[in-house]
Amino acid sequence: MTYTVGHFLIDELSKAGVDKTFGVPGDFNLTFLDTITEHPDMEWIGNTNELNASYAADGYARVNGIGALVTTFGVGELSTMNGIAGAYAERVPVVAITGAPTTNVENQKKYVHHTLGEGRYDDFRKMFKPITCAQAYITQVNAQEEIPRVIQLAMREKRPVHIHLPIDVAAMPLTPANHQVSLIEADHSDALDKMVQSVQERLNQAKQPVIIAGHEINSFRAHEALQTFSEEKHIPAVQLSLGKSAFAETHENYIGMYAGAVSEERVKNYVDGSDLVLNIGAKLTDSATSGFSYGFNEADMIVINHRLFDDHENAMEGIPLLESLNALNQQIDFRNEASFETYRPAGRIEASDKELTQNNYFNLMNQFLRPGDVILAEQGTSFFGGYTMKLPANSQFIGQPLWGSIGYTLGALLGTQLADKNRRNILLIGDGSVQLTVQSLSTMIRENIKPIIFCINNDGYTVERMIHGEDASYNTIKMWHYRDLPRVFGAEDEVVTHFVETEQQLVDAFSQITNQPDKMHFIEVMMRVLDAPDNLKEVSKAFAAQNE
Ligand code: TPP
Repeated sequence: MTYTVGHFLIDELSKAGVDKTFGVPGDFNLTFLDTITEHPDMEWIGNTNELNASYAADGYARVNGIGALVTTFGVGELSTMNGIAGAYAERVPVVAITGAPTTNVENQKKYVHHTLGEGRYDDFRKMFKPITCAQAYITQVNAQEEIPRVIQLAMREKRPVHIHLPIDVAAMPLTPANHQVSLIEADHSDALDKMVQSVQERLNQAKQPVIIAGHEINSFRAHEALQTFSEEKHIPAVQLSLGKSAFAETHENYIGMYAGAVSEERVKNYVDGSDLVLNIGAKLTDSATSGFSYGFNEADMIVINHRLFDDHENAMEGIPLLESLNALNQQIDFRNEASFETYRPAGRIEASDKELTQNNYFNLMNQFLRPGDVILAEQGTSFFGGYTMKLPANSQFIGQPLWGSIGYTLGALLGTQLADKNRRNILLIGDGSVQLTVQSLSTMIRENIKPIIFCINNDGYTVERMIHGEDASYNTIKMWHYRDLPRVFGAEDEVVTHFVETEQQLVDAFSQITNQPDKMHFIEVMMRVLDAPDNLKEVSKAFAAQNE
């Protein structure tokens, strides 16, 4: 066998921890896909459209640490852009590889298919620039520098990268050189000193400090460093919905979810009454803060984000998040004396024969969760209700509240479950979102994986109805027979379907799911059109006001 550029790319992905690559075939990537399918350390997961593949690679990366996808030039890669942009916004490292026309065809500026018919070959690569943190055009000569460079950048910045791989280059022979490419991180010692000094001074004066933890903690896997900081300084923590899972909800220093004015009264009072808010890896977005309704003073906040420190007097760019946290852990001398109340979720509820409401659905769902679960919650009532649940130990909560592209979680579920087949994956999603990426279900059936999918059938776009146009025709979709979908997508008896209208039926479905862990479960959950979790009712008012 001749060792080629394609082999090298797969080996580098494999070294970074990728063992499954998602995508869709096309003539500009087929021979590279042969290399993937023949490779002992890489599995090809074919998808039925590229958007779904990009979501799957993102989901896989959120559980596995990094993901990859291969699509074809133009038509394929452009269809991934929504997913890649989401990965950029939410800091998920995905290596997006485009199989492209040969260098020969490109040099001759031929009018080949999947181009705009103008003889240009760089239009699409340019489009990836704002949504990836690095890009590479692979040649036989630069492959051994460029491939490791962009993969390492994806890992370092926790953001997607784009690789343009002309299909002739993929097949070119390569003699692996005996040298390592390693990115050199700048020296941040001066900036770190300034940061530590500023945080120390502010802590010395603080009477009620609090940590707001956000999504970067998940992306950079900084949980332990953050928890150590909270424990050693005895500073309580809240987290944003954009970042749920950042702080263990079973920890005694955890006081609850913070969502601005929509937070639980106790949490709101504590955070809004704080004189030093340490924003660690968090972004105070509109949806995470219910329309920027935080009640604390921005001057009382210190931002410690990846490559951004801002104490309201000085801002510095460059320090990686983990370096900041390590410096704080090693150098800050402080012990908080203010008392706080550990988060206590509402008590258990008993199921009745009443029809399900959104509030009771999430209360009961919370009782179904168990340690280690991966829970995905789709933008819509599922996310807003989902983030109010108390997460058991070692569970992971996945949503996409910053980018907010509906259909994301169904696509992502394929990747999260394939990243670790031993973890129980639970998806909470609405009918409107299912209709965007529904073909993923077919791929899940083909891959023989066993996630649990709860689809709320509330006859359309409830979250949009809450914001504007309660009865508007544009918030209506064709109601499908959702529970029949697995059969349509080829399932025989691999998927157990359930239909639930009351609390008791939901709880009965939980028992059946628990009794049949070796099956995929698809549960259609009927809910009133205009019912929504309490917090969403408030957030939607804020969204409506923002658009006025
Ligand atoms: N298109 C994309 C790709 N992303 C979006 N966020 C939207 C449109 C706007 N949008 C946000 S939520 C939503 C729409 C259309 C409706 C979601 O409906 P559904 O999944 O049924 O959830 P529900 O609120 O009814 O539970």
